[in-house]
Amino acid sequence: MERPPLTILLAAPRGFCAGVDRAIQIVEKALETYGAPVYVRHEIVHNRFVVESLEAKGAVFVDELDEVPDDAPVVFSAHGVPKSVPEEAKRRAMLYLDATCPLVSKVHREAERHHAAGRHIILIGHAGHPEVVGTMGQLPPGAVTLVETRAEAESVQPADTHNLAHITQTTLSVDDTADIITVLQRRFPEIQGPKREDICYATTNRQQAIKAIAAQCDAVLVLGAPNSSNSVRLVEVAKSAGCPRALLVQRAEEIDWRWLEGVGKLGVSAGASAPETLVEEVIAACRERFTVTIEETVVSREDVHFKLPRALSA
Ligand code: 0CH
Ligand code: SF4
Repeated sequence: MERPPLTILLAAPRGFCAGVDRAIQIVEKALETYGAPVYVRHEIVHNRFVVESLEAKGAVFVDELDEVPDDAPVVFSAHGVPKSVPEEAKRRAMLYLDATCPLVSKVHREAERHHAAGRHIILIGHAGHPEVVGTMGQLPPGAVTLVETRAEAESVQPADTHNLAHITQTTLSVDDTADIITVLQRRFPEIQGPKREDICYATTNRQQAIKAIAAQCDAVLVLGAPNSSNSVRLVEVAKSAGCPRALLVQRAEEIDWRWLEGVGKLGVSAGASAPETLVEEVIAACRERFTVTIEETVVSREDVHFKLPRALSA
């Protein structure tokens, strides 16, 4: 039987960012340097495939530091940790490596700077996400108010409306966040913001790339995990940019092929924590069922690299 034609529009940039690359390398180098087991607090990045590959090399993933023996090396995930976590590790004289992305650390320092200048901080982000927990945990309780939505930006009532600053999670929707900031600026004209956006280059570029292809696609697949904020945002952006049939999948085996019936143009992207092998796997699975043509739309080139911690860089 002849295979129907399918054009795959690949969004670029997609997949791993510099912070994810660095975080994974930290775990791999720690395993080489110290030997297994190396403990990792929280999923190093939100991707099961990455986590399982590292587990196979001897990494042990835990939720909290109290699950790690005092004498074993431990890595903190790319999303960042509250100050109490490295403090506890120091108190127990543990060997720890911090894989927090430098762009998340930059937001932590911004929060500290505003706090030192006497400003109350409004953090735009999602409750319970580890990056939000880590950023709020840079400062004492009560120093930061979380705002999740435009409606909350309309209703939030800070005690001193003259001394405010806003910061954000790095992996939010660029457009939704701009809307929230507009509301805050209207209500609190003196509110201070970051010199450069807190939403990182990788989040911004991946959203721009999916926006560039969405309207031409009959369907869009985003490779990524349901707990990956930046990946879930890509699905939302694809929908709002003109492709209502957009779906998050973790691997090719999850695809219900009936969903692709009648699709001539399929957009494909991947969140910052999804390895390119997963994209290749989806393309290979499509080739088994369709006559595939690949077209890549490149909206920007990335050449960002972050150094490893000194203990591992030799
Ligand atoms: O998008 P989130 O923050 O949920 O995290 P991820 O999927 O692990 O991607 C890497 C970003 C890590 C911190 O910005
Ligand atoms: Fe860093 Fe952005 Fe990647 Fe998060 S998504 S790890 S902030 S580069």
